[in-house]
Amino acid sequence: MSQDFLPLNGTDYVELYVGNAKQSALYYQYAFGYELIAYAGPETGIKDRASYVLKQDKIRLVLTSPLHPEGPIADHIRKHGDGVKVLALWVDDAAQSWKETTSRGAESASEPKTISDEYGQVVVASIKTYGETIHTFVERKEYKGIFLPGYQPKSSTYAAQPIGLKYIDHCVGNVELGEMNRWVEFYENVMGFKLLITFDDEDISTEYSALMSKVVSNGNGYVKFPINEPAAGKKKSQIEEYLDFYRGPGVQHMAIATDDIIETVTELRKRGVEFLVVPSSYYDDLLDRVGEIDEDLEPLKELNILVDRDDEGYLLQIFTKPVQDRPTLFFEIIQRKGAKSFGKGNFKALFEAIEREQGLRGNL
Ligand code: TYF
Ligand code: FE
Repeated sequence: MSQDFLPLNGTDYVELYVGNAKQSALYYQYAFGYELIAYAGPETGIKDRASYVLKQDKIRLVLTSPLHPEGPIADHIRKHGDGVKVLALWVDDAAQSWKETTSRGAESASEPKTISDEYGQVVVASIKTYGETIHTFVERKEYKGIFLPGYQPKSSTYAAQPIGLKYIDHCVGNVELGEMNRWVEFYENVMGFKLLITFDDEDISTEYSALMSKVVSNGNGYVKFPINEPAAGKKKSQIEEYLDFYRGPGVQHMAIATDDIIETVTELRKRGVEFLVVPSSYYDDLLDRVGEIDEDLEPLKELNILVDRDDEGYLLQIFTKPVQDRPTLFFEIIQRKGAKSFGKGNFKALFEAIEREQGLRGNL
C-alpha cells in the first residue's frame, strides 16, 4: 500500500464564527455540557475578536465573534449567520500537510506559521475547502499550553455538567447542485481520502425533496466527511434550503459520539435542546427491521431516537433542529454499536421529519 501523504491524528478543533460568542459559549456549556477552558480577546492582547474554547472529552469547540463590523469575521457572519468556519485537523507536520495538499491543487488559506508562547510552539497552516470553510492543520508536538498560543486558561462560574459527548464522528458539508463529485475528488486527490459510501436519490428521495451524498474518509478512518448535494425532487430540497440560508456551501451537521445515547439525549432534552420528531409508527416495526438490540424500546420511542443496522452491527442516532434561526447548522448524536454506516435505513423517516420543519418555515 502506498504511503498516506496526509496522515491525520483526528479532528483538532471546530471553530464557529458566531454573532455573540459570549452567549453562545454559555449555550454550549449549559445545554451541551461543555466546559469552558480557554479564552482569547482584548484582555489577552487580541484586539479585534473574542474566542471561547469549550471542551468535552476529545471535542474542542471554538466560538469566535468579531468586536468590530469591519473584517473577514464580521463579513462571514453577515453573509452566513452563525456557522462553522474551521474544521481543524491534528497532524504531526503542518508544513508538510500544507505542502502535500497545495501541491495537489488545494488553495492556501494561510501559509505555515509557527506560533509560540512560554508553553511551547505550535505550527498551523490552512487550506480552503467548500464555500468559505477551511481546514487548518495543527501540529502541536510538545505544546503544554491550554489550547493554542495566544489563549489563556479561563473557567466559568457555572460548573460543567457533561452529558457523555466523546468525539466528533463525522462532519457533513452541503455543496451546490452538481458539485458533490468535484468535492469528493478534492478529498480523494488533494487530501488522500477514500470514497466510503454513496447514497443516490434512490436511497434517499422522499415525496418532496431529495439529496445525494457521498462519504469520504481519511486513511485511518478517524476523519469522515459526508458531502451532500441537492437532487431533483418534487419540491425544494432540504439541501437547497440550507444553501439559500447559508448563502452557499458550508457545514450542515456535526455528528457527536456518545456511549449512552439514552442518557445523553435525556439530558439534552431536559436542558431545552430541540430534536426532530418521527411518527410513533416508526417504532411499531423497529425491532422487525433492526433485530435484537440491547436497549429497551420504550425510552428510545420516548426520546425519539432512531436505530439502524448494517453488516457489522447497529447504531442509534438523533438529530437536533437547527441551532440558530437560519435553517443551517444542526447536530447529530450518534452511538455506534458495531455499525460503521450512517443510518441509511432512517433516511426516509428522517428526511420526512426535516421536511415537516421545512414546511413550517414556508420553505418547501
Ligand atoms: O451524515 C449522514 O450521512 C447521516 C444522514 O441532511 C443525513 O447523518 C444525511 C443528510 C442529512 C441529514 C442526515
Ligand atoms: Fe450524519
